[in-house]
Amino acid sequence: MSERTLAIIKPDAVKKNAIGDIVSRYEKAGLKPVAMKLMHMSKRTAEGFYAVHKARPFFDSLCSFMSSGPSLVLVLQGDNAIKKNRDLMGATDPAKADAGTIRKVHGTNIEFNAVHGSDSPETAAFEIGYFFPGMEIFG
Ligand code: DGI
Repeated sequence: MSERTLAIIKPDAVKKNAIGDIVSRYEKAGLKPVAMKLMHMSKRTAEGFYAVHKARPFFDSLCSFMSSGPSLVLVLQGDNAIKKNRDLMGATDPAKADAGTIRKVHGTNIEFNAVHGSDSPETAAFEIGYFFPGMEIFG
């Protein structure tokens, strides 16, 4: 079933010039970018995006990191896009991620972990709407 997911190439990966490699992995896996923008999030924007993690001890540090430099924010479309992207990403902690996954290759630690991907249809709908109005999505 064709679906959409929100992906973010986080500031650490943008800094390391990994945009090209990561977008290429999406495309080769059949995930088509149907919207994308490079954006330097404000801390408030990051806090709104990660609101579900508000009570976690790492929330402030996570939001500081996400607003530390530009990120590439994308909507990916394809069959089983949500799970497919999670599989490409690997585990949250790069040290625990499978060989060949984006986080294993480009991540540094559990916070500087290179990429974000929606984890359910509900979060995908919220996250896509958070960054993109419908007229900026070319599905
Ligand atoms: O969906 P994920 O990004 O794989 O993971 P998540 O939704 O549980 O957490 C969101 C982000 O928060 C994750 O990509 C990195 C950060 N994070 C998660 N757990 C920890 C963490 N950061 C720190 N410093 N420590 C954690 O235990």
